Amino acid sequence: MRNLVLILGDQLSRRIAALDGFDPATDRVLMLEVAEETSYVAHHPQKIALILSAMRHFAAALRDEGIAVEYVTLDDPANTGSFTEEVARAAARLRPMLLIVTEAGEYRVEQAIAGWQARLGLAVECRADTRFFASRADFAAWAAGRRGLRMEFFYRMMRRRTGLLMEGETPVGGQWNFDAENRKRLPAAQRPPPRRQVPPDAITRAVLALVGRRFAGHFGDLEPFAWAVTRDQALAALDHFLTDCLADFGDYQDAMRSDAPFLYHAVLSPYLNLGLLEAREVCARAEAAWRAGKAKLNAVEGFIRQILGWREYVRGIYWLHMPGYAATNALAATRPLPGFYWSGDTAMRCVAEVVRTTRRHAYAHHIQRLMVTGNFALLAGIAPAEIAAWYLAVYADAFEWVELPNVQGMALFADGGVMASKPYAASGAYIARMSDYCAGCAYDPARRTGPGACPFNLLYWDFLMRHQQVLGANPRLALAYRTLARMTLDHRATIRREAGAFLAGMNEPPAGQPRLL
Ligand code: FAD
Ligand code: DLZ
Ligand code: SF4
Repeated sequence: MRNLVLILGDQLSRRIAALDGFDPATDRVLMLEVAEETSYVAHHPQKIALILSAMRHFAAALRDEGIAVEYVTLDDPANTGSFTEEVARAAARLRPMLLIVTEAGEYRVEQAIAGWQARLGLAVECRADTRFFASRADFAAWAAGRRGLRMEFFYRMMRRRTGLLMEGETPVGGQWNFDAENRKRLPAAQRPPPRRQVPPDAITRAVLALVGRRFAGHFGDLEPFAWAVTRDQALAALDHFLTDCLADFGDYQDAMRSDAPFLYHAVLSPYLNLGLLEAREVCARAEAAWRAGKAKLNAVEGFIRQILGWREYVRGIYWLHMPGYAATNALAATRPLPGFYWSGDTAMRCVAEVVRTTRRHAYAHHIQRLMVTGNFALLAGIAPAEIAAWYLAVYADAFEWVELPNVQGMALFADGGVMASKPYAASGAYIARMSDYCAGCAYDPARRTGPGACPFNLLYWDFLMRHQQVLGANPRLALAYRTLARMTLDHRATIRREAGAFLAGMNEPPAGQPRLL
């Protein structure tokens, strides 16, 4: 045998670099379901089922093309449970001349791959992942010599480079960014469209049975399972988004509503991250929708910025700063993760609702992740490693290269400002403005202290006081610090005392509060 081509669970693209030049007559594909990957955090059962089912469907599609696939299932009694040992076993069995792999998405796996050549006595070729607009080297070149690495400037460079939403050197519409139009609250009577559900087929049902047996103790509902598991199904999900949601994506991008977990969001991140969809085709289709007059520019630019801008940028930050990035903790946060991130048992309705939607769908949209669970963790001083492990476990789209910068950099300011020019700290007023959560909450978003005061208010001002030395000179927080300065010493002491009492007691189940889960 000539080449053994390893395809990892998040590399399910027919055009993945490792398959370039594949010759079915002499080469073979290797795919591995391994306990190491299913258990390095306690992934949401839907995430495990999605990945395993998508892997099995991908292998079946390759076989239909006449490609030989060595596929090791999770319950194979001979399965040793790790990439390294399974590659060693396959290499001993098949004796390839060369092992070809595409660079891994996660630092942890990349480190393992780097040791294979020496460990296995086998030539290993590791190819760059060409599914991204910017290679790791492109990002490093852009970052070199810059004082600040703001996403907005990276994004403008990428717009110029790709020509997306450009007329020559000028951004279409005369502006790079239309975010000011993208902060509307969802009107009470407006109903976002229902989501496409993909009924599980025989392959998915077998995976659901396996996952149900092996991962019953993990946080999250396994069923109903409605994810796309093939490229065709993922393309249908993209069509659904473009036809039914994109037009309203911009306006309500920052809104939150308890009866509409998906609003007008794409719900495409797992497919992009697994390789069922490619970022280039998704952006091109969105641009085409605008050019055809099917969606306004604020929606399409906002959507393309998430993928061409944020998604590429966080990957660049991850590879530029790993492995140190995972240990950043600029605000010296050490509090353990409260139990209600798993149970949802808290009187804070916003948090309970986001935990509920996460449990049920392995999904929460960006503002829920950033401004509810992320904001709470920031304000309460939750240890970055604990909350990062939570995010990595609970979302179907969670892979460390994209999860970690969003948590450390965007939500927690743990990287000290590599990504964000100020912490995304917000009081209850933000959540009250952008959601319907507060209406049914035991707390009052208008109260800063005293009985019924919203914990986000208490913790917001307490956070600013605790971190005044580090954040007090930040010009983007000047207004907040001026408001703080106008508070009496007594009022500040009350905030500090009540915030301390809240934090000390927050793990107690709320008295008389019905469980939302
Ligand atoms: P939409 O809102 O419809 O956006 C379209 C696409 O843009 C997404 O599918 C996604 O591919 C991309 N995108 C949007 N925002 C970001 C972003 N900030 N970073 C990278 N890509 C983005 N995204 C992940 O894919 N995996 C994660 O593990 C992850 N963890 C996050 C943790 C935190 C604390 C925060 C604040 C954000 C995280 N995100 C993560 C980014 C974002 O929340 C999700 O990509 C988005 O919610 C996915 O839903 P959607 O497909 O409906 O996105
Ligand atoms: C996340 C995940 C899971 C749950 N299971 C597998 C698996 O059994 N086999 C596999 O190849 N990949 C899996 N993955 C995705 C890997 O964790 C992913 O490929 C790495 O994180 C990328 O570095
Ligand atoms: Fe959340 Fe405060 Fe609103 Fe309650 S009042 S839902 S805790 S922001």
